[in-house]
Amino acid sequence: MTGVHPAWLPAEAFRAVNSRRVAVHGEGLLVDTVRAEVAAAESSSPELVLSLAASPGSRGVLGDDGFTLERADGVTRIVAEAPAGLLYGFFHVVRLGEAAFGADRPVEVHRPALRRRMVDHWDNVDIHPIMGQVERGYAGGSLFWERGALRADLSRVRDYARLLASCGINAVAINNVNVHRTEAHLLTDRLGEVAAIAAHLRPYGIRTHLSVNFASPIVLGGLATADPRDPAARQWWEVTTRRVYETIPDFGGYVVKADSEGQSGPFAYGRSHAEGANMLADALAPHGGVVHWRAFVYNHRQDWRDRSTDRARAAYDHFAPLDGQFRDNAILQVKHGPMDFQTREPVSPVIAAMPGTRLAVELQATQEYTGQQRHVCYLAPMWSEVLRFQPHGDGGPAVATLAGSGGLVAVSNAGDDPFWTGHPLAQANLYAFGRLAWAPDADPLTILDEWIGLTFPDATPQLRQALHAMMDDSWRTYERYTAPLGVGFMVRPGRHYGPDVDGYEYSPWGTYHFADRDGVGVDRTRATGTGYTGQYPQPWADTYESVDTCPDELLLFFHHVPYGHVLRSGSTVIQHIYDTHFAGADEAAQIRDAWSAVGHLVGSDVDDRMRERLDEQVRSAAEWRDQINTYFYRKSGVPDAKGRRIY
Ligand code: GCV
Repeated sequence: MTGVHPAWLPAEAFRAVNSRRVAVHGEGLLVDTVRAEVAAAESSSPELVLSLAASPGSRGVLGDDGFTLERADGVTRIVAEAPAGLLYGFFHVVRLGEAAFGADRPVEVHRPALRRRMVDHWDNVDIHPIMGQVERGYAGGSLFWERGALRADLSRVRDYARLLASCGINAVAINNVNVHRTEAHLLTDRLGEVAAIAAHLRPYGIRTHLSVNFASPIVLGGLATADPRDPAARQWWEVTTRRVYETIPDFGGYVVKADSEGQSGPFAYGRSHAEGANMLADALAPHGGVVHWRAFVYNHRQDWRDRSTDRARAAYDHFAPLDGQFRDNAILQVKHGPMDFQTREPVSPVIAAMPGTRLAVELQATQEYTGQQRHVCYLAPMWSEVLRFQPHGDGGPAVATLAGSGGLVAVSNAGDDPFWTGHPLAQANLYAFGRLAWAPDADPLTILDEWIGLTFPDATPQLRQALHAMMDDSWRTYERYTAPLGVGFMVRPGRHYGPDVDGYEYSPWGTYHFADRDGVGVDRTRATGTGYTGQYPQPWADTYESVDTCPDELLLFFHHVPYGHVLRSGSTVIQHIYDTHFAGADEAAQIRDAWSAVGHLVGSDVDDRMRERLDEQVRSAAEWRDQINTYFYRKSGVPDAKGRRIY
């Protein structure tokens, strides 16, 4: 592991456990992993006992992943009903450190809120001419493939699995949802590579999933059609899937992006997405697998002159009518917002519209639209808002509950970079994702504190404080200097980094802000706009419909308003734009200052990487500030009330 930063599990993080006498009771692969982790000889007078309950066959309250923790008579005990629970219990003790060995503790029950906690890689085998090897990857190449082949040394995959398991992640989709020609073969003649990766993930309780091309029966099977009603196509999936399970008995299932951004799908045959998904679900069902079918389906060849088409509406329009038609092992995977992982979006209305369908909610840890792992942007506060949101209003189920049967998914932000995630602080997003998927009500700042403690076990109070000062509010800082009030995009087309206010304005992608000399924003009301607000149940349908009740931070997502419109905060829209952009760029500079006071407290490799990233963030934030402010000043002609410099 030379040259690779150990992320949040350096040897020092295990000090408290490693200095104790330990006993591990139970059998099986994951129990052996725990044994290897504690690296201690079995002791007859242990201070830490990790045991599988006497009859692991009968899973009771704890289920597959849960465990109990108790401390009495000088002994800390973890008990689980299944091996994965023991592993999660072990990492819980690591997180607690010395606190696990202090005062007595009555029995605590720990169980994950979401059953599947999954990371989706957008890794390609080959280097894609435009996207590189990892689509929207900002952390180097793939952890799995190198120069067109499976890596000869997969030991880093095992270390990765360990990191993931330590924060509760139990599923990984290893390849890009845009399944190109080479990658399609992972399903058949290159399946051995999938099996080899699975072998490195398995000891940490992680199941391997594969993104597959809907047209595989044609592309790989030589059939004339991939029509879900065609018996030969259906049989091809059955036979192929059986072979997958013969090779990888604990294979998790498929991930599918169909009829989206050029990927093939059931529309080609006039079939619904339920029919498409069910064909794959039927092939997987006898083996206990699931298909994650993505709801990210929209027209990416829109005409900007056409004001009746609204990309935000697309997922609901396609999928809500299909509720109840999906098989039990077909999970509809919905992006958390209706557009595409913008810094601020409302929660997708699809999540409330599918009571008869298993749902998974997809988040984006890779920072495609949030600074590409060059900017500090701790995303857990945003994710926490999403997970706690109640689509049916107060007292109704939260998003995390509605996704309970399907799971929570994050697009991965890790690669072969020595710091795993490009920006060393972006690791916190991966860690926080796992922790929120386990406990969606957990406080994001407490999770951050946990991550700091594990990553920098010897952190001084000064370092800890500086990291909080830099990260706690960094998502809102990023929001302040980029696209205002939920309007989204305004990024450079294709690359999605840096400002280009009109970059997408006349493009076919359906992402417009409609700024003119009088005002800005998208009218998505039922009264005068695209009708998107009507996709929400009450109270949100009305809350979003009215400019008087729409939350400020989403105003321009739902409404086109004049620059002089007074926000609920009391500021006008134009003044808000100026104020937040000056403030956001200043805050970026403060983030850099906070680091320069503590950088010497960590290794010089981390410090060097941090300084390079922070310089870029400060530069980029100033560029955003100046382009956005200048653009709106020139459009509106309204001067800044505080007389600051606008170009
Ligand atoms: C993998 C956005 C990204 C694409 C990504 C797509 C998706 O459009 O820019 O790179 O494709 O989302 O989620 O499928």
